[in-house]
Amino acid sequence: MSTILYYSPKYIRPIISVCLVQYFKADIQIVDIDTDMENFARDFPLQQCPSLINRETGLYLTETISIQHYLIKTFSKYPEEVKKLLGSTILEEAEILRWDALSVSDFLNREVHYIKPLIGLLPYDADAHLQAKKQLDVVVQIFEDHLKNHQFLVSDHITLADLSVTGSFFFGFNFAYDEKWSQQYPNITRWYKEITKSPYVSNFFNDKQQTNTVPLPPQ
Ligand SMILES: N[C@@H](CCC(=O)N[C@@H](CS)C(=O)NCC(=O)O)C(=O)O
Repeated sequence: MSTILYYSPKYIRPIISVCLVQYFKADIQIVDIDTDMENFARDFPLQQCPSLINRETGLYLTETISIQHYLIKTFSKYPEEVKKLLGSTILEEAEILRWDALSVSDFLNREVHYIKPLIGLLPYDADAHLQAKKQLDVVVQIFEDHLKNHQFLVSDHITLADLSVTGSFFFGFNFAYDEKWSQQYPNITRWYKEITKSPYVSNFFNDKQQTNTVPLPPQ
């Protein structure tokens, strides 16, 4: 029985894990949770993805960061590539984990609380929405300031930090971050365009466009 990576095309956190499976040509079945809900829900009570399982060998992982590390360390054929993606010093490793954790927790959560009410996926409340925007802006500015002086988030090449944060920025660039937004955040935009072309993730991003409309709050 093969290893299964559960994902959903509706969700953001699995994007990079799916890209890594495809990039490494790993012997892993990528399964949409909606096509296997009974087994998924039985084995993963939280019903969140990405989730990784091999029901024969007992391999069982949840949590995006854990799954990304497992995929890179198991399926890259090149020790040098593993070091490049995950860091080659203790400090680099810690910095990559820092950005990755920020990406799948506070950053994505804030982005979701700002964008989902605009696209009808969460109820809209004007005060809560203004607050969500302020909170999102704080994190976005952290990325913008860092990328003003750095080509990549950590070190002088692409690491897992860049891939993971790019996955989370996709939600924004897909739904709300238009050209005007890019003028305010030119360094994030320059970096995002570069990372989305990287062979690690280009399969996913090559047919994706930056939005040219910003959804308006419901009246
Ligand atoms: N702590 C988990 C969170 C995973 C998560 O919330 N994934 C979302 C998709 S982006 C999900 O499955 N949401 C469905 C739900 O919570 O019901 C991780 O970092 O992987």
